[in-house]
Amino acid sequence: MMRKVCVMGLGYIGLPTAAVLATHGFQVIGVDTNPNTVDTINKGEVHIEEPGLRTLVQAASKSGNLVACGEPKPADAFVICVPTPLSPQKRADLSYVIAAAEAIVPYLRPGNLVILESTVPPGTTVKVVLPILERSGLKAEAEFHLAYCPERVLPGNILNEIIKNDRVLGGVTPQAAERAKALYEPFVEGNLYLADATTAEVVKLAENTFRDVNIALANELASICTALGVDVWEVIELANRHPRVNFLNPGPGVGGHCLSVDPWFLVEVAPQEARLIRVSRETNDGQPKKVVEVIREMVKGIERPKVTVLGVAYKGNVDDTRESPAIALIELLKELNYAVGIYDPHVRGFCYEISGLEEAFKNSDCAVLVTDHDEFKYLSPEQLGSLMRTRQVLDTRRCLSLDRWEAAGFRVRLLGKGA
Ligand code: SAJ
Repeated sequence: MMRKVCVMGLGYIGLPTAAVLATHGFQVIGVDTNPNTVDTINKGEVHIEEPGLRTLVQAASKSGNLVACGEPKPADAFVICVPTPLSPQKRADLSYVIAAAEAIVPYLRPGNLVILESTVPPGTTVKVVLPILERSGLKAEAEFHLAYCPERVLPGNILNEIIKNDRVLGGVTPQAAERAKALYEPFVEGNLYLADATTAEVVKLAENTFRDVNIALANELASICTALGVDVWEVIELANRHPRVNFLNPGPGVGGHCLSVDPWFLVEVAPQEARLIRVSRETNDGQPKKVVEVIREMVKGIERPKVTVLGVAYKGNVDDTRESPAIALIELLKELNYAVGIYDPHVRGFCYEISGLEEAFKNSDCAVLVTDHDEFKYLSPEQLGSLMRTRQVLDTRRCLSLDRWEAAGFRVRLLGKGA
C-alpha cells in the first residue's frame, strides 16, 4: 500500500499534483528548495495563478495531508516535478532533475517507487536518474522501482486535466510501470497506458512537437497570406471545414515552458533527423520579428513612436511569462528606440515595467494585442483612443472585435491579413 508520497518541486506541475494526491487520501510531503514557496503553501496560500488551485491547496493543507518542506522525508513514493530549462546552446539543463534525484538518495528504502514527471531528453531516466538513485546502495528492479510518467496538463485547465486526461506510465521495468499505476489510479479518471521509460519520454516530446510544428505551419501560412493580400484566418476557417484538415492558429509566436523548449530535446538527441522540427522552432521564434515589421509599417513617419503592448503572458488567462513572445517583441521595439507601454492584468513580476491600462495607452501611436486575455475583448476603444496620439491597433490573435475599433476611428490591422 502506498500512503506517503514526496513530491519534489512545487511549481506549475508539482503543486497541483501534490494537492490532488493529498485530497485523494495520500499523505504528501511537498518539497521545494525555495523557502518562500514552502511558507506560502503551509499557510494554505499559492504562489501561482491557476483556476481552483488555491481552494484545493487550502483543503489539502487544512486536512493535514499536505505539508511543504525544504527537504524530503522517508516515503513510499517520490515524484520529481522540477523544471528542465533550455540552455543557451538549446540543450536540456538537467541540473534540477539531478539535484532532486540526489536529494532522494539518502531517503530511498527497499520497495520505494521513484517517478520522474519532468520533461527530459530520451534516455534521461535510465542513463541519468537511475545511476544516481543506485548510489543509495539499492539496485533498481530488485530493490526499488523507477518510472517516467509525463504530465499532460494544460495550464489554465490543470485541475481538470490532471484528473481526466489519459496518461502514459513508462516503467524502467514492467513492474515499475505497474507500481506507477497504483499511484495514479486513485485520482486519474482517464486511461493509464503502460510502456517502457524511454518510449514514454519520446511520447511526451512528440506531443508538444506535434503542436509546435502545426503552429509553425499556421504561422508560415499567415506570412504567405499577408504577401498575397488575403486573410489567413478566413483561409483557416474554410480549410478546417475539410473533414481531415485541422489547422491551429497563427500568432505572435510560441511561448511557455513546453512547446518552445521540448522540441529542442528531440533535436538534441537526433540533430541529423530532426530537420522539420528545428525549422518549425525557428519559424515560431521568428514571429515576434514579423509582428514588429508590421508595427514599423504602421508607425512609419511618426517621430519616436510609442507602442502599447497588450499582454505579456505567453497565452491568454494565465500569469506565466516564461518564454513569452512578448519578451522578444518588446526587446525588438526597444532596439528601434520606440517608447513602450505595457499592460497585463494577470502578470505581476516581469522583466519590463508593467503599468496601468491608461498609462500604457497615454500618447501611444499603436496598440498591439499580444496575449488573448478575455479582459481585452471588453476594452473600450473610444476611451482608450482618446488617450492615444495616433489611433492604431494591431491584433496578433484575432481576439478583438476590430469593427468596433474601426468605428471608434482606429486604423486596424490583423496579423496574417494582407493590408
Ligand atoms: N499557440 C498558438 N497557436 C495555437 C495554439 C497555441 O500560437 O493554435 C501558442 C500559445 O499562444 C502559447 C503556445 O502556443 O504561446 C503554447 O500554448 P498551448 O496552449 O498550446 O500549450 P501549453 O504550452 O500551455 O501546454 C502544452 C500542452 N501540450 C499539448 O497540447 C500537446 C499541454 O497538454 C502540456 O501538458 C504542456 O504543454 C506541457 O507541460 O508540456
